[in-house]
Amino acid sequence: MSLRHRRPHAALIAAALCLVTTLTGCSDSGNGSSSSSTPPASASVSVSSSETGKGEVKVTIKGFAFHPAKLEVSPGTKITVTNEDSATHTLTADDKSFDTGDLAQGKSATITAPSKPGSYSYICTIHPNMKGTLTVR
Ligand SMILES: [Cu+2]
Repeated sequence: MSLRHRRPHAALIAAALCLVTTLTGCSDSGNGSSSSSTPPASASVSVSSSETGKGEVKVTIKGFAFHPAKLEVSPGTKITVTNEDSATHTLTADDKSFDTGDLAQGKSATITAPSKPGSYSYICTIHPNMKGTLTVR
């Protein structure tokens, strides 16, 4: 029911009409060039990380910051945290529901997202000005 909230472009209508006509034979225009060699099912959409279910997620610590600092995952998602700084860092939930412990340079640790949906802020316990948020939903 929400499909009509936008007025379609005229070009879009034309394309849609042509698409419909294609099924019954759109090629009566006699256009000799076979430029439309692309099969109809060629629309390959790369799925963004927001669609990821229980796949592995990575967080990098670099420049005294978490990358990305805001993350949205499914409950129980494994999150690999890697420290690329020369300084030691941690990724520790405010409520301690997850904690990498001390990560020296080049080290990584895997934490598991809480099973309870919600928004979990975390910090580096060594540098509490480093902040991030993990959203579980
Ligand atoms: Cu730190």
